[in-house]
Amino acid sequence: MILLVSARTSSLACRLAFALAGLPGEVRDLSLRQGEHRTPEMLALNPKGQVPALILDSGETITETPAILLAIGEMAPASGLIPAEGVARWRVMEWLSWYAYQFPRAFQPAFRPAIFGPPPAENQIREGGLTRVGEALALIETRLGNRDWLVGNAVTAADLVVAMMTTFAGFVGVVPPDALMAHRRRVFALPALAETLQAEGFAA
Ligand SMILES: N[C@@H](CCC(=O)N[C@@H](CS)C(=O)NCC(=O)O)C(=O)O
Repeated sequence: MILLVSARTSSLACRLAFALAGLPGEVRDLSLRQGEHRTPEMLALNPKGQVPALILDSGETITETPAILLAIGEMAPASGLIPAEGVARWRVMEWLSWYAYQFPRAFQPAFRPAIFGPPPAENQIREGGLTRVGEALALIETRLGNRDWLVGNAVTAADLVVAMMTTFAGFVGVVPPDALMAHRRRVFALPALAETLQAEGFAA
């Protein structure tokens, strides 16, 4: 199995999940700047030309963060990343779906407004994205309350996408609330993540 990633991009949550799951396989870190994700070999594996992508031993490729996290969690049930059943499972899926909704409407316009409109509109597009980033963080803070983890009593895939959103917020200059910084520290302190976080360039 191969997980295609690129450091400090939206492949972070899948990379963290892969490390927590302890699955056998390779994590291949591609340079987007150098176009390593769009070589003929990579496009043959993943015609979307994006990371993250999970190449299964069967040769099939799974893309899209929620689907990859589901696959990783189900391949490593003991990790608890995707709860086996019931409300906890549905709640984690709710968070993953919500992330997939917020990424293009809040974070992408804040990062790369030029994708969404011509130069005169860029500032307005960025501002709109930043506002929605702030709103998303506020909602997470409310839902987290004073609990350590978003669903149940241990880390799940929901915490990984949220820690990634907190990280992205910092990248675009939005200061996350203290509770979310503490939540991210809790995720990043998980011993199984030390090597991955170093590879991603996050200080220990
Ligand atoms: N919907 C995808 C989005 C993936 C995505 O936007 N990946 C970006 C990295 S942040 C990428 O690979 N960009 C390179 C490109 O599109 O050329 C997911 O949630 O996994």
